[in-house]
Amino acid sequence: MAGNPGASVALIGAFFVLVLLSSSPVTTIASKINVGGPVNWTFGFNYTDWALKSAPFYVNDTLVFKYDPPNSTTHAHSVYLAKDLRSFLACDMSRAQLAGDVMRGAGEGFQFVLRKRKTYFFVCGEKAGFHCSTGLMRFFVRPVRRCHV
Ligand SMILES: *[C@@H]1O[C@H](CO)[C@@H](O)[C@H](O)[C@H]1NC(C)=O
Ligand SMILES: *[C@@H]1O[C@H](CO)[C@@H](O)[C@H](O)[C@H]1NC(C)=O
Ligand SMILES: *[C@@H]1O[C@H](CO)[C@@H](O)[C@H](O)[C@H]1NC(C)=O
Ligand SMILES: *[C@@H]1O[C@H](CO)[C@@H](O)[C@H](O)[C@H]1NC(C)=O
Ligand SMILES: [Cu+2]
Repeated sequence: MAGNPGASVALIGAFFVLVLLSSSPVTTIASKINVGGPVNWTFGFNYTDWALKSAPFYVNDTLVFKYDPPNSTTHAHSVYLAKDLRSFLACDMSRAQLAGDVMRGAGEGFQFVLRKRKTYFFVCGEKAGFHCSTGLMRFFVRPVRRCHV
């Protein structure tokens, strides 16, 4: 490499092109995805299946959870992040972290940006895990980095 300045210049050039490609304009391509599609965030819909069919998800995509606030006729839903795969599979709410409470799903819905390249375990926290287990209100996503073509 040291004996070939042309190659070094080309490498440095390529580096700057990559830096340019990965800077701010990328964020504008991020999508907003309605969780569950037309059915929204509700009891008894298979969200694992939905997540499989909706993949891939990208870093900075926004997940939108729409659910009615509870009243005498509608059931409450919420959005929690399970701590790990084990508590996700067990629908163990004791270690889950609240992301969107029962009121947040109204109107435009509760919006959650997938900021990191890590696995997010989403569960509904209502009825001590009953919505998560029997209600199938759980799924996980692992956003990937968008490729620059
Ligand atoms: C995600 O968005 C943040 C803030 O807008 C930005 O700094 C970051 O580069 C973006 N990441 C990707 C992979 O687009
Ligand atoms: C999903 O949410 C949208 C917007 O809040 C609403 O118009 C639509 O009726 C909801 N779908 C169902 C099945 O409740
Ligand atoms: C939900 O969908 C997943 C993936 O398609 C499937 O493996 C699972 O059996 C389904 N669960 C139910 C209760 O239908
Ligand atoms: C409960 O909420 C639903 C959805 O927001 C609404 O359609 C319904 O009219 C409400 N019922 C009562 C009794 O407030
Ligand atoms: Cu629920």
